[in-house]
Amino acid sequence: MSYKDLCAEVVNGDVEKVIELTKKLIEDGKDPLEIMNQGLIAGMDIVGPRFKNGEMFVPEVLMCAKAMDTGIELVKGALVDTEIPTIGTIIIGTVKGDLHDIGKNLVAMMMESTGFKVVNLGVDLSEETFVEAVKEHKPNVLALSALLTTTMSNMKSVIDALEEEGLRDKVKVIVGGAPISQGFSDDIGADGFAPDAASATELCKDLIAS
Ligand code: B12
Repeated sequence: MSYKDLCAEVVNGDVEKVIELTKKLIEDGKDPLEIMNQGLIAGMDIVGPRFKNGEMFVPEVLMCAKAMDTGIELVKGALVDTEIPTIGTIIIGTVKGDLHDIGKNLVAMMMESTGFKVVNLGVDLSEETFVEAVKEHKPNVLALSALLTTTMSNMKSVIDALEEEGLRDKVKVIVGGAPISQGFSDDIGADGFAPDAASATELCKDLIAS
């Protein structure tokens, strides 16, 4: 039994097996951070590119993310006082008037699984809510989702509100959702666009590194 087996069960999306193997590794006295990085997150690192290449589909990816999340919850218990290292903080939410959250949650889970701290604010969020959250959490990246052509323009309102509050240069803003394109992102002055969850995490890593 090894980290590889755990990683494989995350890729299989087998929640029960992930629970069993994670518990076993904890009982064997393995380092919780290693279990997380070399087993659980390593699994999602395989899932992300497969999803991007069309080899895996949304329901499967959601199962993998759930399996990984369940394992991480167990590991967190074992970590006790150890701080879980993060590669950056992301705030994510769906803009005002829009209730779609399946894709946004997928992006959030994928980001969390690659080591970001993610604050998932929910759906139908006003500009003020985003501004307050940026003030409170000081994220590296603010990720906005919209699935309706009628709500896409609210992304620009969020960027305008950040500018008015003098926060625009303190946070990178990325946008996504089915009707969003690179052109739209450029037009509203966002820092980036990604068409899917795997590219969104890559984009955040690049923006933080730049
Ligand atoms: C499921 C769904 C719903 C569900 C939402 C449930 C939920 N909890 O999310 C319900 C039934 C509630 C719903 C309601 C409505 N819907 Co609807 N819905 C859909 C549907 C079928 C699937 C969306 C989805 O989840 N896709 C799967 C996910 C994984 O994909 P995704 O969201 O695109 O996300 C991926 C990427 O876009 C990207 N991404 C997403 N967010 C972000 C954010 C960032 C920062 C980044 C980088 C990337 C990123 O990564 C994700 C993962 O790869 C779409 C059709 C479609 N094929 O898109 C219509 C659709 C979006 N809905 C539509 C409409 C019209 C509505 C309603 C107005 C219907 C009505 N008359 O009541 C209402 C609006 C409610 C509201 N105010 O929001 C239209 C929009 C048309 C338009 N151009 O504006 C669509 C396109 C259907 C259609 N063809 O007409 N809907």
